[in-house]
Amino acid sequence: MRIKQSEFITSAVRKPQYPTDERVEIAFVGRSNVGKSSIINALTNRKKLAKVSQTPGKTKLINFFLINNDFYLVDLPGYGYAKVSKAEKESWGKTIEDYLAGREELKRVVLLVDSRHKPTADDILMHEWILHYGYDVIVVATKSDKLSNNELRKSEKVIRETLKLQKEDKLYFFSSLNKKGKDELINNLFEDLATDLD
Ligand SMILES: Nc1nc2c(ncn2[C@@H]2O[C@H](COP(=O)(O)OP(=O)(O)OP(=O)(O)O)[C@@H](O)[C@H]2O)c(=O)[nH]1
Ligand SMILES: [Mg+2]
Repeated sequence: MRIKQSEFITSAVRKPQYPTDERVEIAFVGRSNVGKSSIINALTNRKKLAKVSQTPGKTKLINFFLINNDFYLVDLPGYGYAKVSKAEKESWGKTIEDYLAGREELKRVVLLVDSRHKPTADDILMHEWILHYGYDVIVVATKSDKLSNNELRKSEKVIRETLKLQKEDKLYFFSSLNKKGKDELINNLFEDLATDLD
């Protein structure tokens, strides 16, 4: 499938602000700074659809992007950023939790982990939590441009072991910088949920 059209629809903190048109949603979750906003831009071929920043904690709201007038990509605030106040952490945590705990439109969660590091305790918790809620999860390791092929192989093993992925569980590596394998990733993440397959 091709992404022909992408547009920002709305930002939300609480449920009443979410879109109500019942289109399917695919959410991107992961640590702050892991590259959630960047991958949304890379996959949609847009430079500034989602706001990217070198400062962790850029995305504080839930952002909904409508793709091909067909389904939403949902950019969530990142977790695990140490340098924010406890109150702020709790507020982000609640924003993420409220969304994930019972969003009928949500059909898949893409969990992003940094390909250079072993998944953190937060990543493990988030993965377990997504599974507990019964969502389909696909893990994508980001910033793969920073690793050699040999390092990528090692990283795959570490990520699979740490998150206790089964053989059939999907794990993809991606770089929003060089965008290698972009079209294939789009198919793997979205195609089965899209109705516009042109
Ligand atoms: N080298 C490289 N850098 C990347 C890649 N993806 C993201 N980055 C950089 O990582 C930083 C964070 O990217 P974001 O996309 O803003 O990360 P985020 O997960 O949305 O962060 P929050 O909104 O804070 O949760 C930026 O400086 C990006 O340019 C990648 O594939 N390769
Ligand atoms: Mg972001």
